[in-house]
Amino acid sequence: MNILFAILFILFPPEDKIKIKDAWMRPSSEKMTTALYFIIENKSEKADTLYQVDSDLAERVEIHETYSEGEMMGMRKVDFIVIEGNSSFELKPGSHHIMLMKLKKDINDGDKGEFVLHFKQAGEIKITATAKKPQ
Ligand SMILES: [Cu+2]
Repeated sequence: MNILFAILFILFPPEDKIKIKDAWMRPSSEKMTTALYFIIENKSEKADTLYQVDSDLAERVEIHETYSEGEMMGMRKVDFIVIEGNSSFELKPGSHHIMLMKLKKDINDGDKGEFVLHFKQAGEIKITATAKKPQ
């Protein structure tokens, strides 16, 4: 039976359940802060959870959400983002984002940065984001 599964696995490798699209970040300067945005597509039936992001670009990387309290807008750290099955979740300005704190170098328009996203189900996913000014 196991051999059969192994053969099936080779013939039909499992499709990527999580796809990351349109990764971009704001240009910024060394020692400052910036934000990373992308769209997470979950093609699985099951929900998945993004709980950590790693980057060599910044000393600290946090998952943030934006909230409003009366007329005040602020942002705060969250521990994770849940992406329901067969749905997508967009990190975007004024909403959830990945906060890059204490940048180790300048990020100029057009620069590329690599990130590792950690998901509970899908595991590690490497992405490349391009720096561009928000439209
Ligand atoms: Cu933030």
